[in-house]
Amino acid sequence: MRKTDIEKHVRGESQFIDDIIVPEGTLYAAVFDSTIAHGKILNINIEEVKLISGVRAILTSKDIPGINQVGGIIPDETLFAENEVQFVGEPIGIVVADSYGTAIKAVKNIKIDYEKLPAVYDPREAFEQGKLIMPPRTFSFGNVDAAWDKCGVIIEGKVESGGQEHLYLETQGSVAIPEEGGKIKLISSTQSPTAVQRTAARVLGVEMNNIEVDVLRLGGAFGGKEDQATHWAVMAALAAHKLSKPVKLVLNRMDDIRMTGKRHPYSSDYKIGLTSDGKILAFEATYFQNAGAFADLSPAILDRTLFHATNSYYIPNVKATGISCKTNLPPNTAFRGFGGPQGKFVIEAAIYKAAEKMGIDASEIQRKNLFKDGNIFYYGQEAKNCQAENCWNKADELYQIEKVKKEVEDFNKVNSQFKKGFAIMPICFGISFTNSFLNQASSLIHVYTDGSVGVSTAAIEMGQGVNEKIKLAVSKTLSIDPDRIKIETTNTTRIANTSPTAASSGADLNGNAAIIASKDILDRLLKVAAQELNITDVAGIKISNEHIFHKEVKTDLVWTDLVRIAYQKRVSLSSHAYYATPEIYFDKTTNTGSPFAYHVYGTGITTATVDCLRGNYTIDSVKVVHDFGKSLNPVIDIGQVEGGIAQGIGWLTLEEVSHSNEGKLLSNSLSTYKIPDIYSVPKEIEVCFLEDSENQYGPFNSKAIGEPPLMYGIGAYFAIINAMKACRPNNEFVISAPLTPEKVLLGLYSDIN
Ligand code: LUZ
Ligand code: MOS
Repeated sequence: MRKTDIEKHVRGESQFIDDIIVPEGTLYAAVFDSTIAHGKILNINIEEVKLISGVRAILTSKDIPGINQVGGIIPDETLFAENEVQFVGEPIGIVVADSYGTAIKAVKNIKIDYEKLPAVYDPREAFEQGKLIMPPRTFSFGNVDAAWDKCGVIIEGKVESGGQEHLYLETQGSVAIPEEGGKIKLISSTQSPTAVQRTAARVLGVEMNNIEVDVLRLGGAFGGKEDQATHWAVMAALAAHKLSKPVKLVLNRMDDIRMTGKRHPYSSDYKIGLTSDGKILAFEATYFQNAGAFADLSPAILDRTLFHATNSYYIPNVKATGISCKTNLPPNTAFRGFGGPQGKFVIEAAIYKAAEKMGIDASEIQRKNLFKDGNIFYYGQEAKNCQAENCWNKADELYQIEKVKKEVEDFNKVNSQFKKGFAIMPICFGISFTNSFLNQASSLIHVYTDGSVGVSTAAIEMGQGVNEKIKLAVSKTLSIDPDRIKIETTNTTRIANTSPTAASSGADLNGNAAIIASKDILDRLLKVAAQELNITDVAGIKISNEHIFHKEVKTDLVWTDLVRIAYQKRVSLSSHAYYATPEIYFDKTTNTGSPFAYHVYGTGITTATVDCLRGNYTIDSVKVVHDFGKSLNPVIDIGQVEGGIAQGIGWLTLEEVSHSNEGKLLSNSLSTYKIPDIYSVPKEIEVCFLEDSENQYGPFNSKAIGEPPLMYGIGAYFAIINAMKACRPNNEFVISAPLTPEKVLLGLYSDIN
């Protein structure tokens, strides 16, 4: 199994923030935060704490030399609260001390007096009170109002989906090292080095070239470090700047879970209209997004919900409205899928309810309405190389939907305590940042005189294997051994103005940039080879497995010699290249355009068994046909599908973020927040690669993989609901994720008082 970091991980040699050997004299910071959900800060009592031996400084908003502002999309978020706090866990300041133990002890002794103000946690309530992050947004296509009259079946309903804790293995953290002339080097566990750099510069009141951000790897992120790694790095930078000492700030798990945002819970209304034979004519939805106290990435996440409102289906009349509601919870943030899963869950719920009313299986409606080449997505983009039907048909051929259905029915005929259900989940996920300008990347490649290669890009390795993919892309382009290639840290002085490694686009954007840089060097080397071999026809020369060939004939020249000769001939062995996704655009005034380079498709079939006595369930199997394009590395890609499925199932079934009436997080550790374990992942996962998928936008025809497979997890929800239906055919089930065993039990016996 090839993956750059595997050996180091297995040996425990991989370094994370907490493993870095810090310089002598490093100080440690701990954060103190609001204990109430909304109120005025009357007084922060720090005098006593200052006297604790080992405490070096207590920093609050008053100590910020630049601007106390960390908001990315909307400038509405302070680094440290000033007069008002808006959620439990909102940072108010930091204690900097000689040791982490002292810092934590000091934090516990800080007393803050508040005047409490009313708080709101529910997005619909916030909406009613006019508490919005931004004005509502509506995407529309065709004319839903004119379409309802033509529908034989119309269903309206409500759908709830819950939050989700990222639970990256490595908590948030950073080390800030002051350097000569006021410069600060920040080692950060971030998906977005430039966001850290830009924000640190703003808060410190310095120019961006005074801040260097360096990232080796992250112990997971899942979106939780796209925007919310910034705060902790900036706090460390502030302390380093103030005290002229290196400062380390790593959150412990409880602080991390309490202070950081999660996947956005949504509460949504839908109305779906179909012909009596199951063609969807119209779909209307309103999504109330629980944004938490500040905007963070909520506007972009809401956009992606709207983009994915129709999932894999062509619907001629659509109106979707997104409302980002401001509540007194930690600002919710990016999480694998970025609002897409929340959107897809609503249309799947609508289809489920329509099928229930029509007395047919949801799969009949799903199949009939799948997207086809030439169909227009409701935001104006035309589908090209659409694989929705191909994935479905291949899944049907391999896994035999009718047979699965029959097996489930046969099982249910002879069992009463246990019931089975199955559901199909087609996915269609747009690849590109929906903010078009972010779709850019660059790469800096050096070939050293011994033939070894160093590659820098903007990509962040967070366990997803992007470094291995970039290494493969460079190795294939130069036709040299991947072991000669080292992927360097992501560093803002080598690669500037980085987009976050997010939107599943890290390997596409940075891989393409690395290919362009490699080709540039290759072109120069081939010219040198032609000179060296006394051949005028450069086009006839190529490198294959480190040997130089002319017209398919092996010459005596090899890679290492060629590199040395090029150096002696004073030919540059370095290249910096830039890539921007071509053709994409989106008009935010009309909400139409062609925002995605391409879409990723797939079909997943899930079966589940419910214990109708206890409400427990098992996911028996998830079998998918997934459109990988031409996979650069099948092992990594299958890993991403398996992980996505487990994480998706977790979101929809087990993981329940709960708060007290006072806005305090109750599910604040793994004893109260249940993530999928070895018993709750599917007993069987089968992943089949869709063949013959082309993708000119991905390195070597590959497709993005990070986020799309998470949405197969939605199938688990409806497989469980179908099993419940088999047990209680007359019960109507509310669609409210997560579908925990408790909710299953209550749903099964809701008619019994
Ligand atoms: N981040 C972002 C994302 O800024 N824009 C996006 O469209 C996106 N999509 C998925 C995940 N992160
Ligand atoms: Mo993401 S949700 O691609 O950081």
